[in-house]
Order: sequence, then C-alpha cells, then structure tokens
Amino acid sequence: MATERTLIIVKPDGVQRGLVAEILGRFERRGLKLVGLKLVRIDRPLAERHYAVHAGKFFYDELVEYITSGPVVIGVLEGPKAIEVVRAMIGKTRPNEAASGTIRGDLAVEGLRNLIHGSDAPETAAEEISLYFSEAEVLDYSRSSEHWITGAP
Ligand code: IDP
Ligand code: MG
Repeated sequence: MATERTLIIVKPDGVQRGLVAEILGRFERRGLKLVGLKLVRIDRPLAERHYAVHAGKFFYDELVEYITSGPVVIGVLEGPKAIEVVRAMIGKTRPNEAASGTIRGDLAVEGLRNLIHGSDAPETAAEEISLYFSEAEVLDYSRSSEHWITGAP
C-alpha cells in the first residue's frame, strides 16, 4: 500500500485544552510515524497561505483569527494511506456531527473549535508540508543508528 505523508495541526484550542499528547498519541498508537514536529504560533500571512482555498468564504476571517490565536503543534505523519487514515481519525468538520471514536467526536462538541487540521489530498499534503517544514526537518527513520529498535512499526 502506498506510503504517504500528511500534515496535521493541533489547533490553538487543542493546545490550550492540554490535548496535544492525547491527539498525537492516537496517531502513534494507530501506527503512523511522526516524521516532523514543531510548536509554533502561526502568523497572519502564513495562515492566509494555508487557508487560501477558503479566501472569500463567510467564515474566512474567523478561521484566520482562530488559527493565529495561540500556539499550535504541527506534525508530519507517515504511513500507508496516511492522508485518508488521518482524515478518518479526525472526523467530520463540525464536532457535534463527528462520530464517536474520532478525535473531534470524542474530544469536542462546541461550534467549529474542532481541535485539529489534517491535509485532505496528496497535492494539499505536499503543499502544506512545504509551508511549515524544510526538507531537512522531515526525518528519515531508515537513517537511524544500530541502537534503533528494528522491526518496530
Ligand atoms: P476540515 O478542517 O474538516 O477539512 P474545511 O471545510 O476544510 O474543514 O474548513 C477548514 C476549517 O475552517 C474548519 O476546520 C473550521 O475550523 C473552519 N470552518 C469551516 N466551516 C466553517 C463555518 O461554517 N464557520 C466557521 N468556521 C468554519
Ligand atoms: Mg479542509
């Protein structure tokens, strides 16, 4: 099965509510590999580039305000069909509609404070990863030393 990389952002509400470990832990336990990770505050120009596809929509200003409102955790996850797998784990956009068992469905219910972003297609995943990470910041585990436990997922 095709190995893919996808970008996730634990949004400001996720960081503020202390849910970073819970959210990243779900991806780790599923077997996805964390190949990039940083804690940042997204500024307005970066938010506008990230959400360019939503420019002009009625919720755009609110969305930019939300994503720039506090620190976020940005990660790159790698694994078989990672884009689709991560989207399924995240759940529907509106937390009150998201199924139990998904991140949004288990951990959120309020409006559109929906905790997490995940890339929705191979093209957007590649674009979004390059927006936040240099090539050197996305790590290749196959170059780990002999002390690395081989055979782990
Ligand atoms: P997604 O995050 O599930 O992919 P999108 O439709 O791509 O959802 O929207 C991007 C983000 O914009 C959502 O996660 C949410 O934070 C915000 N958003 C979407 N629709 C609305 C809305 O109707 N009002 C306010 N914010 C919205
Ligand atoms: Mg989207």
